This record gives sequence, structure tokens and C-alpha cells, in this order.
Amino acid sequence: MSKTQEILRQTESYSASNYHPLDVVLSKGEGVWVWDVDGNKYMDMLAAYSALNQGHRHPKILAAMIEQAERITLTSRAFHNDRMGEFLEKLCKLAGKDKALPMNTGAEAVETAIKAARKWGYKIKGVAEDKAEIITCRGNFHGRTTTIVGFSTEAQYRDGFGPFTPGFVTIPYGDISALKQAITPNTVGFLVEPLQGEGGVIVPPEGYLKEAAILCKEHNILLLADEIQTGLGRTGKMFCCDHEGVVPDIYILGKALGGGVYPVSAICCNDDIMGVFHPGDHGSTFGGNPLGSAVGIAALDVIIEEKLPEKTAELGSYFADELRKIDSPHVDHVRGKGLMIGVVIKESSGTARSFCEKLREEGILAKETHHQVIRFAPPLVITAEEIDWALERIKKVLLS
Ligand code: IF1
Repeated sequence: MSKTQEILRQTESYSASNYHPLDVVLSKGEGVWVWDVDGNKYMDMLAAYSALNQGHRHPKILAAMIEQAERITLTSRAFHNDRMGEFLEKLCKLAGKDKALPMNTGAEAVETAIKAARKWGYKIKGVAEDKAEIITCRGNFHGRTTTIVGFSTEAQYRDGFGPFTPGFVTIPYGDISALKQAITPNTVGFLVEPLQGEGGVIVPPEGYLKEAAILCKEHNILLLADEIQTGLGRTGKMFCCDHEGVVPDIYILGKALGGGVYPVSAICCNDDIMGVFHPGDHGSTFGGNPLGSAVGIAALDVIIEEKLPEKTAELGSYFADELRKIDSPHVDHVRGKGLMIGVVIKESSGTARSFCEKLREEGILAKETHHQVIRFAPPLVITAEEIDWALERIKKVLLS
């Protein structure tokens, strides 16, 4: 029995069946490359859903993690530590905001943004207690807590997990008139992904975010931008909102903020909103810990120093243009921004999963989303040569 089969069996015996991964067992990663336990090499075209924007085991991030681990890793927030302030200052300056609140997972940051918007609604906007409404979009993905899946429109994410948290109103994504109609005097926030990742790499109409921001301003509603997947360079700008010159009231960040080595997330906003949090209101055991802060500092430094947003803009449009040139009978169209690209497979050609399995045979690891879309979202450190390597193999699969 191969090492892969051995480990698959072991995993099967002891793991909950909450995923259906490709049957590849990875044991080493470097940049855009990963190796399985049998020594096969693959290009990682998923980058842990954009948590690996800096690539696998970026040397600067690893060095920062190891150096910090030699000193102190966790203090809890009962005491200060010498790295959190430095991390949050860097993050606030990057986001152009007064304050940040560090958490760990993306879902925790989304929950933090929901709490901030609700409390701001009651204490500042003057909405009656427990009447706050937050508008969300069909096709959203914001995490897996019971509150968050409560406003998911994906039946599977909700099935069996009720009852759900009230106070959420769902509208079609990209439809500005629907947003206008959903607003009531109790609306405190509009929670939106500037580009829907899991929803199928859905790019909203040009100007949608800008119009949404104007509407939010007019109605004194907070714009909560979930940039956990689209942020930190993924779409060819530091934040996806930058494509429309939109500055949300709250940035919700995660994934690549942890440099591909440690869970780090945060919300960033100005004092008028963050001021609603008082000591003891909210927090977590690991939020703002020195190890995560050291990693967060290095993760941001790499994105800035290596100009990953600018590089992504250039290589992303090259990659998408080349994909569009492939005259495949299976492809309906190619969409996306930067290095967040979706190749939409025609129903007549079967599901995207079957193409991902063929890509895996060619040494490319990609993940489908919503049956018909192959998602190509490599680490942003990818080179033009590596994209050409991938294109050769993608072409072979799409023309087969
Ligand atoms: C899974 C999806 C992606 C996210 C956005 C918040 C979160 C995520 C825009 C929560 C997390 C991950 C979760 C992971 C797979 C992956 C995913 F397929 F689930 F939907 F990327 F598209 N906002 N996305 O994309 O962050 O709590 O996970 O740190 O749950 O299967 P998290």
C-alpha cells in the first residue's frame, strides 16, 4: 500500500467527514509548489483559499515566527505583550483606520464586525435595543458559526444547525435597488464581499460598491467589507474595495494576514465605531498574541516589500487573458480580478470537479466552487514562468 493510501485510510478512520478533499496527501510546501508523501510535485492553485498569498513557508515569515517562538508566544490579553501594538499600528496605517481589534479566524473577525455594527447602532445611531438589522447578500460566504450560516443562502451550510440568529436581511448580490429597498431605520450595517469567492468568483457590476457606499453614507449605515479572501493583494489591489476607491467603515481581514503559517484576523475601523467596545466586552484567548502579531507584521511586510498587489494586477490579467485564448469546448467564460480567477465550465461538459481531477493528474491542485467553476487562485508570489507552466497543462486539460 502506498504512503498516500495508508494515510488516507488512517484519516478516514479518525476524522469527521466534514470535507471531501482530493485524495492527495501533502507533506511539503515551498512557494507555489507542494509535494505529496509519495514525492509527487504539484502547483498549488488554491493557496488555502487565499491564506497563502505569500506562498508556502515564506522565509521572512518563517524566520519571524521562529524568532518570536524563541521568546514568548502567548500572554492572553490579561497582560500586554511587546508585539501587538507594533502589528496593529502597521495594520491601521495600511488600512487608513484609527484602530484594529485582533482575532484569529475569519469567522471570528466577521462576528466581531457584526457585534461592532450592532453596538454602534444602539449606542450611536440610536436604534432600539435588539432591533438592529444587517443586510447581507445571496451567495455570501462569511464563515461557519451558527450566526453566520444563519444568513447563508447555501442550504447545506444551514442544514441541521438552526435555530438561527435574527436581525439579518438577505438581498441579491450586485443589485443596488435591492439594497435601497432593504434599508429601514433599523439597518445598522451592510455586510458584503467586494467579490464573492465561494459564491463562484462573482464580480459585481462596475460601480456597485461605490453606489453601495454612497447609499450607506446617506442612510447612516456601516459598510462592512469582508476582505478576508479578496484583501491583501489577491485582486490586484491592497484591498478589493480600492478598485472603486471605496473605503468601508469596517475592513474585515484574515487568511493571508497570518502569512500562511498562523491564524490571524482583525477588523479595522475608526474611533467612532471601535469606541463602542469597552474592556471586557469582547475578545478571545489567542487574539493579539505575540506569535500571531510577529507573523502578522512579517505577512504585511512581505506583501508591501514584494509589491504583491501590483504584481498580481499584472500577472492576473496576463493569466486571465491567456485562459480566455484557450478555445475550449468545455469553457463557458473566464471571470475574476487579479489572481482570483474562475473558469466557468459548461453544464454539458460535466462538473468543474472532474476537471480538477484531470488537472491534478497534470500536477496542478485547483478546487472547484459551486459545481461549475474551477477556481485558480495561486499564491501571489507566482512568477510569469510558473503561470506559463500551468497554462500549458490547463490548456491540455481544457482541450481534451
Ligand atoms: C471552509 C469556502 C472560501 C471567506 C470569507 C470569511 C471566511 C472565509 C470571504 C471565514 C473562509 C474558507 C473557509 C473554508 C473554505 C474557504 C472558503 F469555500 F468555505 F467558502 F475561501 F471560499 N469570509 N473561507 O472566504 O474565515 O473562519 O475560515 O478563517 O469553511 O470550508 P475562516
